[in-house]
Amino acid sequence: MSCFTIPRMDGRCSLFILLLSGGLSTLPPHSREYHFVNQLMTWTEAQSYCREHFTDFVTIYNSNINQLLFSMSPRINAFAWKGLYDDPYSWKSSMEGKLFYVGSTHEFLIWANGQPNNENTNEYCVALQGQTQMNDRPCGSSYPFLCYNAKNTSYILVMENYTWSAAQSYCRTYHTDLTSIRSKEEKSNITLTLNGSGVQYVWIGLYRDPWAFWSDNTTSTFTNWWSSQPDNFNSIEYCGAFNLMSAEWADGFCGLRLSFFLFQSSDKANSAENEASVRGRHAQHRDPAAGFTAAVRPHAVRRTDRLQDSLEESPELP
Ligand SMILES: *[C@@H]1O[C@H](CO)[C@@H](O)[C@H](O)[C@H]1NC(C)=O
Ligand SMILES: *[C@@H]1O[C@H](CO)[C@@H](O)[C@H](O)[C@H]1NC(C)=O
Ligand SMILES: *[C@@H]1O[C@H](CO)[C@@H](O)[C@H](O)[C@H]1NC(C)=O
Ligand SMILES: *[C@@H]1O[C@H](CO)[C@@H](O)[C@H](O)[C@H]1NC(C)=O
Ligand SMILES: *[C@@H]1O[C@H](CO)[C@@H](O)[C@H](O)[C@H]1NC(C)=O
Ligand SMILES: [Ca+2]
Ligand SMILES: [Ca+2]
Repeated sequence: MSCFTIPRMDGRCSLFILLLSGGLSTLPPHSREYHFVNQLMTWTEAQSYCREHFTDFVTIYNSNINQLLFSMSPRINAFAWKGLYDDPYSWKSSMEGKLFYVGSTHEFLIWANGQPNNENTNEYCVALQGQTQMNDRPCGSSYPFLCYNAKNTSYILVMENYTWSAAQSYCRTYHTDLTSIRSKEEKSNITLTLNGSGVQYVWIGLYRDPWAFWSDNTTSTFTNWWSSQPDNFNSIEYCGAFNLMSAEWADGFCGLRLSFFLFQSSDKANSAENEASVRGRHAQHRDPAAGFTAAVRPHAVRRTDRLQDSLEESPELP
């Protein structure tokens, strides 16, 4: 592996890295040129900039890349955007196991007021609340649950308090799975099944993977979260930032204006290969800005003196 930095007159600094081809993994790609852009933009603005002028936001596949980005950026007490984001609408169904986007409005899927909000960064499973509306809830909470039985197409309300995973196991053992809500008809049958049960929350078969997406559609399991991050402070932090003093990660409000890291694919052959290795994912790639705009509570923004939330008050760069 060889690296060299290229100082530039235009305020950008870039680092070119050549990785040995072949090997065990198709990712990261063979060669990428990384840039630090010292201009302050919201996450979405920065994404457009990256795609327009280069290839995309950076994806950090391992600690070497994390360290590279660190070495090429200024040591200032601020954060920079990277390609990572969390999508609070990226729900998967237990029955099909595939991504099933649930937007903020749908004729038969209705979120309770202010939901999904991923409160305290641990709400990755969905319960029906008040029997008709959805709410993301901590998967470890214990609630009654709704199984679906495909043999006799029936919905079974189990009045035992189970965690989401235990409920899923139960439904898979004795019926087919935790129920989905795939149509208006299915929804009305579920409503009928719950009618009169008096339950406050009931698990259904929707769950999601946190922080699963990078802007360039590739996947990576590497993380370098700062302690107590991500914290989804005020339930509005759905974009991934990089601390320029420590190379550690935090979640931040996507509307913040920060500097950012991007990459340029070195040649067309590589980018074609990258595309081929990209996991087939969601049909519509949601603009996360839309997601978190919907999730913002008007009263939610307040100042904080908590150290871990210094991203909230990250000073504007000169
Ligand atoms: C469907 O089958 C399940 C499992 O055998 C049973 O518990 C349930 O009562 C049945 N429902 C109907 C409507 O037959
Ligand atoms: C489930 O938990 C709720 C709330 O704690 C409680 O009121 C209810 O009795 C529990 N149900 C069962 C079957 O244990
Ligand atoms: C649900 O209810 C509709 C009528 O609203 C009915 O046609 C359908 O067969 C029911 N069963 C299922 C599994 O959706
Ligand atoms: C719920 O059940 C009650 C009777 O227990 C009935 O009057 C009411 O219409 C039902 N509601 C729905 C939505 O089916
Ligand atoms: C990511 O995937 C979506 C849907 O497959 C596509 O619309 C979008 O252009 C892709 N983005 C990139 C940078 O490849
Ligand atoms: Ca919630
Ligand atoms: Ca945070």
